[in-house]
Amino acid sequence: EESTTAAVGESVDYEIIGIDPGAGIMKATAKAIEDYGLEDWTLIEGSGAAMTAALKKAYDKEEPIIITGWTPHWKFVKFDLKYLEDPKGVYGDEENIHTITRNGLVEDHPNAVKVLDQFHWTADDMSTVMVMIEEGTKEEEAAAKWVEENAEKVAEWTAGAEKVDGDKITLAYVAWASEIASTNVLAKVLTDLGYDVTMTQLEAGPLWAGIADGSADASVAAWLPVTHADYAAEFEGKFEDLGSNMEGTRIGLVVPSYMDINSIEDLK
Ligand code: PBE
Repeated sequence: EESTTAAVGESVDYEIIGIDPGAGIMKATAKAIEDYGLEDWTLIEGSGAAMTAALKKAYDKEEPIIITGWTPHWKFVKFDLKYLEDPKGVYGDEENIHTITRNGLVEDHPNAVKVLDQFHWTADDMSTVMVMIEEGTKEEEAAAKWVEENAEKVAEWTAGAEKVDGDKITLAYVAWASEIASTNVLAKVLTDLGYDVTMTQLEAGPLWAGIADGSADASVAAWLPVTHADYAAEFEGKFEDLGSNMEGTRIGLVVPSYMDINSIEDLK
């Protein structure tokens, strides 16, 4: 047993391939390293794109790799992957993605807030957009295609919202595949309604700070209650939570199914 475990650690140089340091999953993983006694392990900082590049490289050669992973994400469509069990519950249960706005946005841009408030889709919807982008379709084109093919759903989001004439609105997001997809779709819908939309790509901390100080108008990238709990607490009262736009997301440690481990405890 012990030798198998040591073999897993050695096979990946005791490295967990992480993403951008501001991501909630990075904080959760630092806690997992502590709670599971994995002091021999290192969490590597990088980005969502660097993580998927490393995953692709390992997967093609059927080599071992451990990543910080989340659902929905195209990697689960393209690769055969599994979450490591988390008996201590460090990564929380299923959660939701919330739409947040700066305080006062509803007074300034009520029609945009109507759409943001009514925006709601499924993990499958988001995956469709993510996979198109991963397969080479430009982000805006993938979003436009999804909007065109899902007119009924989009009509529910825009119901009761009046057209505007070039009002400016900024949507803040982080370069996570999931949020690239959702933000581009929302930007397309708001653009079609007459808004002049700016998509502002930020790290997670500056995103929350930007919503709180009013320099950004809205974001559809708030994972709650666990992943972004620290940010939500830090900026409490300084943003509006419009509720969830998707249910049933998940974060954790993820490995290719061909790896012979099943639990985070197997890393000890
Ligand atoms: N993620 C994707 C983010 C939220 C969305 C899981 C990488 C995070 O960990 O903060």
